[in-house]
Amino acid sequence: MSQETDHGKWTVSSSDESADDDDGEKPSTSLPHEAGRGKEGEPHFPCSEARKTALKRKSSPLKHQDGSFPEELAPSQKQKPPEEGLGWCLSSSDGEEEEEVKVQKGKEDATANGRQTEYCTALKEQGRTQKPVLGQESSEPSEQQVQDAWDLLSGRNPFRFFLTKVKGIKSKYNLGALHIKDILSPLFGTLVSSAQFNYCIDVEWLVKQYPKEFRDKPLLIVHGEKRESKAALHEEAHPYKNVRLCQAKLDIAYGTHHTKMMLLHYEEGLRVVIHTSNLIDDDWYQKTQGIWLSPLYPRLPPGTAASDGESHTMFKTDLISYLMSYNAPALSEWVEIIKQHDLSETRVYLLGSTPGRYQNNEKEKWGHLRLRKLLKDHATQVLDQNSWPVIGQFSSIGSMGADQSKWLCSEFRDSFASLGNSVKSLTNHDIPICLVYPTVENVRQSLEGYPAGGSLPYSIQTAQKQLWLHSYFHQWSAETSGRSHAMPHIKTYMRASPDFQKIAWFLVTSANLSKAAWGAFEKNGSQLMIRSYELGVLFLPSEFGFDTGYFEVKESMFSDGPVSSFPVPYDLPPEKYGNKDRPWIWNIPYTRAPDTHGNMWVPK
Ligand code: K8D
Repeated sequence: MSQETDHGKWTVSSSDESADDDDGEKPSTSLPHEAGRGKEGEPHFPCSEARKTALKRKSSPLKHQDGSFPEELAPSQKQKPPEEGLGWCLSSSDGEEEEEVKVQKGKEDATANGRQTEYCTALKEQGRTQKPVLGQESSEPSEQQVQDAWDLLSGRNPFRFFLTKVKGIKSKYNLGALHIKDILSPLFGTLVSSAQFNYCIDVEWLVKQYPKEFRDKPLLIVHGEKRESKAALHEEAHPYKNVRLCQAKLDIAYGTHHTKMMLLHYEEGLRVVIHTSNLIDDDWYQKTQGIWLSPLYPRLPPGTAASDGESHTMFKTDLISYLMSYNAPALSEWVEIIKQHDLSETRVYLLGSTPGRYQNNEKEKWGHLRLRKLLKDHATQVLDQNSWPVIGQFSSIGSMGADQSKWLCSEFRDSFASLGNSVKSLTNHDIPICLVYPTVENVRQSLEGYPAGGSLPYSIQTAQKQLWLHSYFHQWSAETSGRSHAMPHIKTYMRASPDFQKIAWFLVTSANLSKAAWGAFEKNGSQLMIRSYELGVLFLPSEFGFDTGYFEVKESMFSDGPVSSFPVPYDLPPEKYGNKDRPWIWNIPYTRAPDTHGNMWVPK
């Protein structure tokens, strides 16, 4: 490979072949808990080598030689972590003017926790139930908060699609954004028990994200750690008697448990949250992450059939089927809870991946063939659809083979380019593909600086084998949502019109651009092999009352615009990489220019 850096051409031996099929590298199998003892910059939770490098570089930064910052960049201040116990949604100082955090000028982060605008969703939704959740709280939310919450999650947001709050940007760009503490706030419901599905989990941090009164409620953590890192996770969880762990089986090599979902069982009902953030502080701090919040699902009357409470999108059946695929007793308990609830208001389709080799009637249950089926059955043809590009946006990339014909422009495009039951799929080869992934410059100029690259684990070993792929690449840009400098860990896919004003569908998911996540054909296409667990939700126009076959794209995440237009979380049209642009690759050095903290990136 010839990725040019400040060190000239950076090449590696081809000895690292192990992770060939996965996105990025593997979770480390060292014992972070023990290895971390007494040592700065070592995480106390299992995570990837890329993330370890980022944590190490943050605790022992390598200052850029000239010690100055380039004109356009200035160091951002060290921002204080949220104080324990101070819920983002429970402050008494709400209603105050939100303060702008001027990172560019290096000012102290003035957005104290308690001053975040609050989105007190559940309150209005609980109109259906008799018991006001808020009665138990010491600080009642203001009418304005309730109104904001109502606006946010009801009439004004039919899609229920959110981004995470970002520290250090103008507060207007955090309107309608959520922190994990918002999601877990009592304003969303009175928690009885919960389940957290995720990849990278800091148990101590996670428990602190729950309001004090819910911290000892039963919490099930569903993860994919094995051996030493599983032992480390158990050690982490040991002090919390209410925390149970469930190891997702991963029988196929190089598979990982990427699914990010919360099941929140309340006195008032049930809520499902499908998102893209790991359960670690870094992922909820200065990144662009996606969240879909279900409505508050009411409990069905006792004695109703388990098949009741289904939505037009078959969400209940599909969620149960996804959970059953783990074959885990702890999840059967959650299936029982789901069966007791009415999920009929759900407007999205569930789209998951679960490890296995699928044939015949199982082939279309998961991965890209599931997407293909949904788009054939429930999306409609649009005029000139062959000129409508497929756009993929992700934070890691697996190995796609020696050229585009191997996977990207064959099975991947055939699935993502499906629209209605046409015979036109013969002409899929015209359909443009745009891939959005941050450049080195995007990362360097980001709020986090180079350490943001710890969650963009595209490796040199993978990249050097697929230089052809990079010609599809477009920069990360999110000016209209004020998030150009909040690096994406969100993954989205959509089909846009040639002028990018319309989209035929939109998907937010944990699935990166990899065969491990989406599946790859085996046995001449008679079998789909999937290595990892992934989960996302698909938005189709027909479910939101459009018979045109498309959504209008919202002009910006914050424009008032028609409520019916879709809030795409980055700038359209995507901008191609310039001649000098390179995709961010985590395991090579960048020393020529300092990042926003004045530092360089030297992994290892
Ligand atoms: C991460 C190392 C990874 C694959 C997926 C993810 C994710 C991460 C790494 N390969 O959670 O999306 O560290 O975020």
